[in-house]
Amino acid sequence: MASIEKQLEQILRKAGAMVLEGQYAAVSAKEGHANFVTDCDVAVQDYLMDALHQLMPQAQFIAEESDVLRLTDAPTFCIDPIDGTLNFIHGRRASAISVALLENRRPVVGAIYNPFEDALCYAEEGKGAFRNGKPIRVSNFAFEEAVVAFGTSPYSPDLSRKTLHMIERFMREAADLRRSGSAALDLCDVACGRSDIYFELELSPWDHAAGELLVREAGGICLNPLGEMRFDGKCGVFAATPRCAERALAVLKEEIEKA
Ligand code: LIP
Repeated sequence: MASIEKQLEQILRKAGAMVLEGQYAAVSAKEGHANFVTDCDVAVQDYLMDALHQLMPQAQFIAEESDVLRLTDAPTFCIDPIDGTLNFIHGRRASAISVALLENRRPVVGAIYNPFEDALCYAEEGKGAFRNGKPIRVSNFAFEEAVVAFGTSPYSPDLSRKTLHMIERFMREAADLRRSGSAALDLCDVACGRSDIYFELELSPWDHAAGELLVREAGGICLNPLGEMRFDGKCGVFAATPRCAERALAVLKEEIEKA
């Protein structure tokens, strides 16, 4: 497949400009606790689907703000138009546009653009990971020095409760915690070496597909701590550096067993 990096970069930067202009968008509630969508999410998704269809007419789509979640072996764009929607609504300047291209049901291209930092993280399978064109690598801190990022699954109170037990354990055994509100940005932080561990017990494919590839291409480990990694439905996500992964995964699995 010829690289689509330059075309994807242009498309994501234009979508990013829409996010920056759309700060005061109308908000609607979706199903579940604290689950919102704005008219800017929908407008950005409409733009992305149109632009990506022109780039690759044969590709199918999985997108957060549409009802379709049917994954086949065919080339499929997996889109989160604004990851970190609650941050966007509150003007917290911590949201990203995330696009992955899946082939044979797994990511082969991942692109995450943070318009608030003008930062584009990009990876193609087997070709490394980059931030604004510069190579990125995961960190080499010891587990006891690790910054642990996490997501709390606000739509699932049972998972949030389990998560709070896990972060209490990490507070005691690693260095400190961070909660950004965007899985895509959390996974970029691991790939860039700014966090050492990240986990969230339930995410949708559009939250993590691009970030999963970025972490692996930056030398990290990314898996589902609850079973098989999947991109056709919700699953847990765990990402870590090679130096921290074994200890961190053991903590997660012990706490999952207890909960
Ligand atoms: C968000 C995720 C985040 C999670 C939030 C929310 P959204 O995605 O990226 O990790 O903790 O609850 O699901 O809904 O802002 O696109």
